[in-house]
Amino acid sequence: MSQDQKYLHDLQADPMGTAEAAAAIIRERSGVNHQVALVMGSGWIDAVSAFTAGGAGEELSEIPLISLPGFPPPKVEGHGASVKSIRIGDKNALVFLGRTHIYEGLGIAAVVHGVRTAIKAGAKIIILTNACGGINSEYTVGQPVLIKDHISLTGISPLTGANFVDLTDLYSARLRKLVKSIDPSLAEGVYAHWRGPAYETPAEIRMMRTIGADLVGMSTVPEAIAAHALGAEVLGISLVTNAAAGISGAKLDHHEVLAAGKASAARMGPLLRDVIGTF
Ligand code: 8IG
Repeated sequence: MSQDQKYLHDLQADPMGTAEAAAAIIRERSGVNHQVALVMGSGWIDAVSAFTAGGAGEELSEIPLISLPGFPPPKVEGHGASVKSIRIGDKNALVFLGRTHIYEGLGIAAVVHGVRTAIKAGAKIIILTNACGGINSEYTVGQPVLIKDHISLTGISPLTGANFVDLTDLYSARLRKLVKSIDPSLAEGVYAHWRGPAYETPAEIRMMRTIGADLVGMSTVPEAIAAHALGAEVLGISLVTNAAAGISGAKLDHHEVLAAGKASAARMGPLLRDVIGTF
């Protein structure tokens, strides 16, 4: 069995045991318990520097994900994702610099392994960030939007068995209220989850608008469900980095999308830092 197949085999055979094994290494390397975890989506990485800027926090450890059980090898040699433990105020935050998506084809257990590991490492609050397309025409590029609910269009759940989890308060109303006490200007929206990797057609976006979606992206939803099923509270924040297909007439280009995210990330760092301070 190749290295690539082995980690997936381990993960699929025992997802929670693999998460516990990864969490044990994180606890040992960081020397702390974590109260909160963040998954940094594309374009959000630059926000992380705000957590430690000006002595606001301290980086305790950085572990390459490849060295933890159940995480995939880096897609580009030397550019693997990592997980940092950062002390922010009086909290220890576990910060994932990267995530796995359904469209990568590694299976749903790999997609939610990070949040399961975070919860095993102590996190009771999971903050999921992403970059996404804006369907609601009131949104502008660069705008952060709190996820208030989702529509899963993938038909894929991270849960198996007769596990009938209630999702009526999946995106915690309590946490959204806390965030809006810091920034009352923040909008809230419904996030549609699209498998990708191709973006939607204009007709698919019209359908999503009709069924009540404001945002569309290829992440977050499986992680939110997995975290909620394990009893963690979930906060989801989307950064609108492009108008969804057919909304503005412009074509969608991944590099333009990333550039738009980068420009806004600086603003997101202090918001996340202040939010963690209120938990
Ligand atoms: I960034 O327009 C980003 N991610 N599905 N559609 C989908 N995912 C996205 C989009 C988008 N923009």
